[in-house]
Amino acid sequence: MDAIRIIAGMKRALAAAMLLLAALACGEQPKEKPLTVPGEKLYTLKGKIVSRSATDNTLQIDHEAIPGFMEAMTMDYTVRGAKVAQLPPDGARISARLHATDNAYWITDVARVP
Ligand SMILES: [Cu+2]
Repeated sequence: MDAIRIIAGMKRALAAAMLLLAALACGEQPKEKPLTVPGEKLYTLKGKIVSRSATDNTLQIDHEAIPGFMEAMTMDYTVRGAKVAQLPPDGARISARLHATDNAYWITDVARVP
């Protein structure tokens, strides 16, 4: 009789623990990609915002040459650490930090320049 009660109590405790775990897992925010990673190369990007995609959080930027990395062109850059909707408007001249690894590149610190 007592043993059955103890087992029932343990089952309830286990069920409660699993519910708590599930609640924690569901409440967790999707992991943001890091702003910087070890071994990345850093460049200064200067250019003009052409357009943006809030869905992908990208800016299309008409950028100047980036010595040692890229010639002048218009292309999309993923932004990390900010929502593109909150960045300077299309047409604004900006500078940003360009981070590059062997298989990814992104920008941070997008700021309007005169
Ligand atoms: Cu480019």
